[in-house]
Amino acid sequence: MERKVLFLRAETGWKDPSPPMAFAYLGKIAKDAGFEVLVENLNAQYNQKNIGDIIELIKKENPIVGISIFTNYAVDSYDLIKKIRPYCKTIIAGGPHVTIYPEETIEQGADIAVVGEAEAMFANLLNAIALGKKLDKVKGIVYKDKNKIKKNPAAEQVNIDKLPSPDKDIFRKEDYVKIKDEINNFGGILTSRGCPGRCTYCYHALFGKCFRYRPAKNVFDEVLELYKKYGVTHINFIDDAFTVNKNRLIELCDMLAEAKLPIEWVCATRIDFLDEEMISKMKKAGCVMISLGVESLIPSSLIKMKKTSNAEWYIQRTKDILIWCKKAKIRIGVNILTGFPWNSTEEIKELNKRIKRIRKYVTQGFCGGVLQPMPNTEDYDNYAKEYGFEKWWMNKKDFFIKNHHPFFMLFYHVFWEQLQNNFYKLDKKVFREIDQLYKMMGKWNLKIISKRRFRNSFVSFGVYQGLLLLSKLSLFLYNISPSLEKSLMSPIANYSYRFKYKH
Ligand code: B12
Repeated sequence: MERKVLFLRAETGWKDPSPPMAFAYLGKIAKDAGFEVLVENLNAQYNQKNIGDIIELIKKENPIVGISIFTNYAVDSYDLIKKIRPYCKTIIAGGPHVTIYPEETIEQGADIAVVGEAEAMFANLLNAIALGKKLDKVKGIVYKDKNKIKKNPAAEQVNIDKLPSPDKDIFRKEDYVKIKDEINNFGGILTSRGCPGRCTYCYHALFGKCFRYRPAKNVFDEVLELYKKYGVTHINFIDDAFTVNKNRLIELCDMLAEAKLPIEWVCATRIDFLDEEMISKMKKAGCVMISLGVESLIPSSLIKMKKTSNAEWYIQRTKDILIWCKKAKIRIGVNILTGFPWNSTEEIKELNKRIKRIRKYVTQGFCGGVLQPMPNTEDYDNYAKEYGFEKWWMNKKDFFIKNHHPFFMLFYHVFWEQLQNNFYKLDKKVFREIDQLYKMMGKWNLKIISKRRFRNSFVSFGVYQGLLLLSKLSLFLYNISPSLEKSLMSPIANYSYRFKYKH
């Protein structure tokens, strides 16, 4: 077999503005082990390839194929596996979904499923395949051996200080970059793995329960590399909770501030790992936006989702952080999560009121969503049977819009699809209340984005009104016929992706 690897990601309808980190890390390891690396991310925002192109590529190059799978779009990945199966010798699958359901992935046509983090074992696996060796010595895999499924012992946890920098040269720039500014889509950096939180809705299986972080200097070097190599000037720290280690954060901020690079950055974090001193340091180091996982402002809900054990402190702290960020002139995004089985009309109404009170501080916008129970989370394990949504991802038809997200989901009602799924069979009134809540937040987001893109207040107001009108029209058309909405709104939606994701 050729010493070539082809990384694939199926088209999902929800486009990737940025290249997948998994391929950048594993691509580097494959290259260092002497493999040529090819990537086709069919979900990349500007990727134009179709399944025929992929089959031709596989026939020509005869590579080992590696597919990355999230739960939401597992079925799209399985479709892809079925289509390429006749042309591939070996298909490896990996990612958050495969980690929980390796056997399902094998049943769906993959030869080998990688469980958990792959960096420590990937070179061994590739070498074993390329040399035609038995797989019984390769850790962290589930595989088919003479029609039997075998499960090897777990791979070692990755020491992230020792990992080589993710290799972004493996990606075709044109898949992510059309205009100069979009090179910043290459600015994603992962500085830690895991999260100290134990929220009931969050998937923690992949990186384990122990929180690991890279030293400040190591992170700083990656920032520098992206700046020098690609001209990236906007870094997105994609950690679950970037600010957990205060000492490291301050050390990194000092390095960035001292280097005086023309670089701005954004991150996401939790309420319980942020204080005024950190915010001020972050500002001086170029931080322009923090996405806060607030999730709720209702004490009972915060406790039930295990976001905190001291809800009063948490809510007060949220308000303090918003004020500190306003003072520091750092934009704030707030995530709000609803759709829990215990949500009541009163609770969502109260949440709505409390959100209105913090609205003026939320300068980046509201995000979050309606709960989608991910396997291996408490919200899945405790309720899947009771509410009848076991293995919901296999019923794609019932849960997802195939490969086209209507225009109104772009800005106005991002969580419409999640709400329709109604996993916890919410009462009609609660459903309506949540619908209202997200539409209200959608309108604010439209206002914010229009203001950020157009300084002139007349122009921005006009753009806001226009986008709102188009969103409502899209929702109206969609309710008549999804294909009518698609044919009329697609050209505007395609253009609007760029408007939305511009940094
Ligand atoms: C950045 C990110 C995104 C970006 C993705 C950008 C991109 N181009 O990839 C955006 C914002 C688009 C996104 C969207 C969504 N995301 Co997201 N996202 C993340 C985040 C924060 C980081 C992902 C990452 O890069 N990790 C670092 C890399 C190194 O890890 P990795 O991808 O898991 O890869 C490792 C292993 O999984 C494995 N592996 C992965 N692929 C492969 C392939 C092969 C062949 C092999 C051998 C191994 C392997 O090896 C890798 C190295 O160890 C994670 C949380 C997290 N901390 O990981 C959530 C996370 C992946 N997202 C998640 C979810 C639910 C979503 C959404 C469905 C949210 C939504 N409701 O809309 C959407 C789905 C969009 C889509 N089209 O599929 C979940 C997935 C859970 C699950 N069971 O699938 C996660 C884990 C968050 C969470 N804790 O719940 N997301």
